[in-house]
Amino acid sequence: MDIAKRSPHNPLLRPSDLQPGIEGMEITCLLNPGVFRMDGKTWLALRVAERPKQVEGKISFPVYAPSGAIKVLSFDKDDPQLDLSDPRVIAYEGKNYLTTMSYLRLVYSDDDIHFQEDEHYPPIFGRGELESFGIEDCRVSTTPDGFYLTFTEVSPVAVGVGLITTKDFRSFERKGMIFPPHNKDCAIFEEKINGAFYAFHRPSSPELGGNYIWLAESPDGVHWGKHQCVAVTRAGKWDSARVGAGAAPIRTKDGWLEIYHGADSQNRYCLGALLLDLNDPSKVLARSEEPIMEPTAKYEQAGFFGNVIFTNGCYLNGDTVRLFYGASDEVICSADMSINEILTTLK
Ligand code: MAN
Repeated sequence: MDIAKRSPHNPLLRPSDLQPGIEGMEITCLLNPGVFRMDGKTWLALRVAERPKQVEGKISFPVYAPSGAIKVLSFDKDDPQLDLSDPRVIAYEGKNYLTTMSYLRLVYSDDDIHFQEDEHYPPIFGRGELESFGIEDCRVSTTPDGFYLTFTEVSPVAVGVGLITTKDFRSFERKGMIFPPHNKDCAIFEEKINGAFYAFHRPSSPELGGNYIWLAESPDGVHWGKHQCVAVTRAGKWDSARVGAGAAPIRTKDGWLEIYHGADSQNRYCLGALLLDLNDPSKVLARSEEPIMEPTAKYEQAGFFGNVIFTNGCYLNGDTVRLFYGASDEVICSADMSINEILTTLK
């Protein structure tokens, strides 16, 4: 059952609403924002994906050269070695590249409808060898020690999870890769449990195992261990191919509530919920049998990569969780859900 109340103003942001951030590129997609509240405003850390204007017969895409400069690579579209069957990926001679380069861009709003940029808060670009294909899908955890940003670092050698900490979004500490490849979808809990940091993460295991949600503990938020698997994919269900955490879990009276994404073999991305023990979040108390939100709106069904709703950011207002999400890997939307209603679906 879809219990989301979508904003009537959706999509809130489209690629044409912003100017490209990399010289010579155009914005292809806006995706999967991290969310935080600062100075009474809602802020989104958007994933902006750019590439050069495409010319007939070629596919071109940006990467960072070792010097840090942007370099454009291109292939002839009729090259028999080229596989463009997935609009997100270029497969060529056994190697994968991304069709776009992503970075993070901050926008804010007073009404959660109209968003704008502030020149004092510049974009966050990938840096160094492990981010040479960009950074993606940022979660922002608001903790008593400041903001913890976790995001996907993409490069020819790996897809892993990077961490940046900041107190004000003006100066940043880059902590490097905290979960090595292949790993994504990392959400750090916003409070410690029995003195330890906790995080969800999503390693992928190609042989035994799969794309499952794991939990890890840390003494300092940077070094992680005690890994445990908390949710696997379920054959024949909406989350049969991959699952991954959304934003940091929400503390409720019944347990930690985590809104996660699940996809099936057709790459249809829906949202569901997990309820975990407050004192020991490795114990799963309940899990959605059916999605609580599915791609039903037109902008969720058709776009750069259709039939996708993907959330990794929200904030709370009483019983309401306001989710921000990427629809069809192209536009940014929001929807509200009642926490009590989610908990009722889990009973
Ligand atoms: C998948 C998708 C893309 C993403 C790459 C690299 O192909 O999630 O959106 O760019 O992985 O993370």
